[in-house]
Amino acid sequence: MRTQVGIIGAGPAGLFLAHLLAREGISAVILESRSRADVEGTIRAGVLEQWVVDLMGTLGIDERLKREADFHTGITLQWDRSRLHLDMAELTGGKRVTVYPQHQVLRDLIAAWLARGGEVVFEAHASAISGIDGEAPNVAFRRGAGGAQEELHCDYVVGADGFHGPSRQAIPDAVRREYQKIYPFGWLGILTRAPRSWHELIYSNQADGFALLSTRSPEVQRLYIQCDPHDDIALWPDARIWEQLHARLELDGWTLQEGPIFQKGIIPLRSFVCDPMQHGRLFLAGDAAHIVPPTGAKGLNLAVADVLVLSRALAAQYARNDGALLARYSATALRRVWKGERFSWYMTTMLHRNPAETEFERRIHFADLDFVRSSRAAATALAENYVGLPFDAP
Ligand code: FAS
Ligand code: PHB
Repeated sequence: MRTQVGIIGAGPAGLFLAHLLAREGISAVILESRSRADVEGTIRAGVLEQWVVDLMGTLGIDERLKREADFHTGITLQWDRSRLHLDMAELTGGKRVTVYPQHQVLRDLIAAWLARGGEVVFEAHASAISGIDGEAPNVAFRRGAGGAQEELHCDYVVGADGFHGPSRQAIPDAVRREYQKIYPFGWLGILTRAPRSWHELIYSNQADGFALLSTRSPEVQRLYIQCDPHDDIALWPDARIWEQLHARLELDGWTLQEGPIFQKGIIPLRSFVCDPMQHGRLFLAGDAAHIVPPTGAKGLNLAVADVLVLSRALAAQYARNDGALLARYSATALRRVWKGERFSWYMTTMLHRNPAETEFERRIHFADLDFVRSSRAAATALAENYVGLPFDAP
């Protein structure tokens, strides 16, 4: 197989990149190890930054989003048994909080990619990337379990293969620097068939710990509680989950609506950055290069930001043989990545009950929250980060 840009991974990074390259007349092939059904069943992120919603419109793939997404003016922060509505739209000149689940985004991207004749090889596991120091890299892959080894020959390889994919390891240890913070808590997430209990997301830091109330539709709700990252989900029967959700979200005069839980799981929380995000003709994008704790709803949005920068750089290379943006891709992408890392760390630290924290540190977190309540500058800073920072000039 031969194409201009070989993409490993059909997650948000790989799929948005394919569409952005097609817009520039650049050919791409996506290799994806899972089936289309698995990819489209990926229960993960829930919030899109305003510019990502606008980008889906520009790419002509926002019809269903416009019909089915939830558009909120802000979020609710809760602590000390009181709630604060943060009016993001008012603070950021009209930018909104769009709740449209990642698996729906992927469904729309895949449908549009296939409809335009785009190629994605599902159940194709990329096993090796070679030639990235030369001008003719290629990706070795196998289709299905027993498929023969094949090669995808390309001009450039993009590792959009997530945190556990092979591409990051293709950057030599001698040049690759990794930065990591592991949090002493994880998130237990559920999907439940229940009506909405609140009109927007609630991020709550109460004595028993953090809870997040989000949504998927008027009939399906998405909720999370902080838990021991090494906990066994079998030790969390529905009753125990609801007990903790009530304890961490309830207020006088307000009741959380329960319902049957049909999906539950525990995810660990970490912050991670790989620098550089490129080596020779290999470029990393999204979770392959960086991970954030989901408290700031940045993971998916940072992945799309990477590929917006990368697509512009590849377009300059192909259209004008100008490699300057490509040479600076990693530095440009990492400037936004580190701001996303900071915001995600800030929201996670401020809103979780760290078992190792001192009482002094806990009061600092409440002072942080009170600062957001009492200072328009602090509220605006949080809002700007949440709905999506403007892009730095290239
Ligand atoms: P992805 O991991 O989405 O996609 C990588 C793709 O590459 C996958 O489809 C994988 O199958 C494929 N792949 C891997 N190895 C391969 C190989 N060798 N060959 C071929 N294909 C290969 N973010 C939020 O903002 N909010 C959240 O609530 C949230 N919850 C999350 C929950 C979980 C369990 C996880 C793991 C992540 C969560 N995230 C959340 C972060 C998530 O949304 C990511 O940021 C987002 O999926 C990043 O997109 P990609 O970089 O495309 O990586
Ligand atoms: C979600 O709806 O899954 C969601 C929303 C906001 C977050 C994290 C997850 O910060």
